[in-house]
Amino acid sequence: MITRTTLSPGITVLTLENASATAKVSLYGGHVLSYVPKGQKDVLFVSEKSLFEPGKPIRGGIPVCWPWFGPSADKTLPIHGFARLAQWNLVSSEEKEDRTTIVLECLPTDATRVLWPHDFRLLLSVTAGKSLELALTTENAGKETIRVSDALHTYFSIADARKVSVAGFDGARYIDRVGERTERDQAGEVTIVAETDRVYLGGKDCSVIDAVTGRSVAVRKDGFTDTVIWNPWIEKAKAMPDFADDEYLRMICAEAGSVLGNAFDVAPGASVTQRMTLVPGAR
Ligand code: TA6
Repeated sequence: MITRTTLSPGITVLTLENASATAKVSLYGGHVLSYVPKGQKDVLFVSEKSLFEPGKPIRGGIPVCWPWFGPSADKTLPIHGFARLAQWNLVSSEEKEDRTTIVLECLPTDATRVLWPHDFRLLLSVTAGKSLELALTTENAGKETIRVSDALHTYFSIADARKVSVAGFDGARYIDRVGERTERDQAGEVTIVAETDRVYLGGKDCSVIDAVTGRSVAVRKDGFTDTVIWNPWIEKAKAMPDFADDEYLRMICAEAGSVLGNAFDVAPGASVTQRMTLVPGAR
């Protein structure tokens, strides 16, 4: 079943329900807010202080960072692009006993053309079932090649960030974005003991392991080159008005992306599809 509700002015939410899971997706931002496998707790975290106002990013769930990740080149445009600030349309849906798929579309507007003077069509397919499958398709509808960096900026709900680990990156090269940007090699599992903002290179899959609840969630990628691991920790949490001071303990971001030096070109008329699948219970 798919139901449509208005959470607040300009924020319409689709609820997808089937035998395997319930998920909520905001048409504002093309933003997955919640994914609850049957009999489990929500896999995703949303801040209790998140805003739900058009023009402001939602803090949590799976923000779509597109057509750039992080600050824009000249640092004057919205961080993480404009897709998460745009109104998306529902273009199709498919309902089965144990999975529900919706396809959302984001098209250029006068506002986006001011920020980024290109014609495009951005599609997000969301399938909620025993896993959560997202497919992000960038179509170049213009006459010039476009360069895109992007990420599905996934906030995972966890019991205690001091007792979470991310497996899969042992030996992987990563860019440490805290303080002076440096490159390092990962030894063993990633743990959170301070502000953490790292780009793991090489496209490997990973899994988020909550030692308190015992739940692991595999993050499988196809077409994304990197995984960003982020936790704001204490001081950054205090500085975020849409995030409670202690919420750094209850979330970790593991974001499938193609970021920094891994931006990609899409030729006129071409399209690129990138996939991220979250599999609760898998490593
Ligand atoms: O993905 C990590 C990151 O780029 C951090 O540097 C931090 O800026 C985070 O995203 C949150 O960004 P936001 O614009 O959603 O506050």
